[in-house]
Amino acid sequence: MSRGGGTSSRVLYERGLRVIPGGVNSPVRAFRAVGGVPVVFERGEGAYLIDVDGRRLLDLVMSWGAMILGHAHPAIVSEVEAAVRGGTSFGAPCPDEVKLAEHICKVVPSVERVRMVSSGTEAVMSAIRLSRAYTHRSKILKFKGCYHGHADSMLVRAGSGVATLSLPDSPGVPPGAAEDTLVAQFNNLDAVADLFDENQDNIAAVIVEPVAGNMGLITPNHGFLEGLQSLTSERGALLIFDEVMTGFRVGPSGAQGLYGITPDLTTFGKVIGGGFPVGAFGGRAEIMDQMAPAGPVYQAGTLSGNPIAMRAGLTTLEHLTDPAVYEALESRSYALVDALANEAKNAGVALQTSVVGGMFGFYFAEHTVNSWEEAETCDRERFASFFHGMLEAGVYLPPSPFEACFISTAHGDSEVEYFQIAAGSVMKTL
Ligand code: KE4
Repeated sequence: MSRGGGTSSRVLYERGLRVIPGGVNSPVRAFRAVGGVPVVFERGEGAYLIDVDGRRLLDLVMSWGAMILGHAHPAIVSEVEAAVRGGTSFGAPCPDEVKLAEHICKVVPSVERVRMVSSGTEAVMSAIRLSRAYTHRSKILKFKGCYHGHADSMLVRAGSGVATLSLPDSPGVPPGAAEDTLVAQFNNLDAVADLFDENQDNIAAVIVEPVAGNMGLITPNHGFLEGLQSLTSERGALLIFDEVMTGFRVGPSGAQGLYGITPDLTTFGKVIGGGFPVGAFGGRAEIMDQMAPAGPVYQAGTLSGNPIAMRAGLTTLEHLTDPAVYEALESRSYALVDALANEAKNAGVALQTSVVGGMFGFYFAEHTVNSWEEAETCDRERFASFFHGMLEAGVYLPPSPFEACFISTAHGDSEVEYFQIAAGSVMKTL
């Protein structure tokens, strides 16, 4: 019996393979990290997804964090239904884009101006261009294992040895696009200081996931984010917090509110679109007003500020204004992780876990994980076995050991119990 999706998933996946590269519209969905046939989903409701074979699975991916209110939340459904009746795109300003921008500027103190785009990648790409224009510098410093979308300058890997020139991490990325990106180890401030020393005053910005959610889940060491803020400020570079994942996921004003850091620019995505294609980037007015047409830095988008996406995003954020919502999300994340850790302990399985707000992560490893170098040595085979065991038991985890798990306000005590029973049965088989 093949692992993963059922018969109808397999049929649809095989049809997809004939017309879509790899049968998917985003690589991680292809189950390459865990093997087996991807699950094709028909619909979602609350904390669950129903696949095309009628299986109801507890969802811990939640569209990679976007669906923080759960699938098909009644308020979003009714607001979107109403908005759609008025048309779906005008290519002109609409009331909800102003309201959503006002909301973000109100709840994220570092943001005085925000520009809507249609993906996290687009938000990051634009923020990088803006930081280069604002500082008149060209180099960007990122961290190994942090993912910021697929713009050329972000698809790089560290140069070998002392060479600080990065190398393309994908065919099609020209060396010229890669060599202005520097790569340091996450949680290693000395490495950042060294790169600033080596590159003098040519670093435009440091971009970081304040909580790294694209290599499992790694929290910043005490002082790491503060150190980045000091280094960038002292050296005339901008600090970009990529909060595409953490924005409105880990707290009412994202990771910057949680850790008390004021970045110069922030990128957003996922939650702010309520499941529709939305990204955004924002920051101080004196920086953001460099963006066309207020300033000379060009960026544009046919569907930026789309009225339906804005309505879905605004409705979502309006349900996230009470800090108690995040306290409840975090306590639910801990309940899930504690259940997982207990079952692993009972089964004698080495597991590392971490929680921040409505997201959590785990590694099958004896050692603690504070960087990519430590994450990549986790037991990937064991993860794949656990993934498929949990799928068989009715729980849909991210199909890669280098992703984070996401919950929603629809995940309640019964979901924790369901998860614990599944984890208990599967851990014993590892
Ligand atoms: P999108 O272009 O996929 O909307 O956003 C790119 C992006 C930027 N920054 C961060 C911190 C992100 O996590 C992402 C996208 N996250 C992945 C999940 N690991 C999206 C899932 C996928 O690629 O299919």
